[in-house]
Amino acid sequence: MKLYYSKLSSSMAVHLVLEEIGKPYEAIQMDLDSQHQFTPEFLEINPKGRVPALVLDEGEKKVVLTEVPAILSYLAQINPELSLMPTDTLEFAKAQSFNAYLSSTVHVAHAHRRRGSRWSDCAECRTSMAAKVASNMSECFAFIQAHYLKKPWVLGDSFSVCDAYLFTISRWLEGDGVDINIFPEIRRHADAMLARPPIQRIAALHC
Ligand SMILES: N[C@@H](CCC(=O)N[C@@H](CS)C(=O)NCC(=O)O)C(=O)O
Repeated sequence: MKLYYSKLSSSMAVHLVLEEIGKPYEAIQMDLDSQHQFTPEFLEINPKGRVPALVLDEGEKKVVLTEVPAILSYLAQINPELSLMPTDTLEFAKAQSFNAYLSSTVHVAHAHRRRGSRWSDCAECRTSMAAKVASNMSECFAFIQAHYLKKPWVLGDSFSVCDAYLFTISRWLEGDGVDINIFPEIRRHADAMLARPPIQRIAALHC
């Protein structure tokens, strides 16, 4: 398996889970500021020009998975002994609800700070959108703390891929102008993650 990732991006969630799984994988670092994601070689792997992209070992046929929630569910399902996602249908759907919220709402709210050109060609509008990021991210994390995050892990007693994803996105708060300490449960969760050796190894690579 080969993971294309960039430092501190959403791809860190996949990197954390691969390290937690503990089976061999290759991690290829991309520099998004240097536009590595738009090279012809990478666009052949992921025509979206985004990370993460996970290239699977499927014999001669190259299979590439993209989109964090899909990759996380796949990794959990091919390693059932680790119980990284619930097997109960309803509990699985609740875990997907959390991952989808991070991907489609929180990640998109954060992207308005540096990727505003996706939504507007007007410089003033982009500045105005960037100025809303701190309050939008605060709103999202207040919601997560109140409605999603159980204890000690996102889904309750069991560590899951959702924890890797939450930890990844919570690392964006400081850059987005939000003090994580105003969310004591999110802070506690981040500290619990950093007590896990596989998480420490990958977090050190994503500074
Ligand atoms: N919905 C995608 C989002 C992927 C994405 O936007 N990745 C960012 C890094 S966090 C990226 O590759 N950005 C490069 C660019 O916008 O040029 C997912 O969940 O995987």
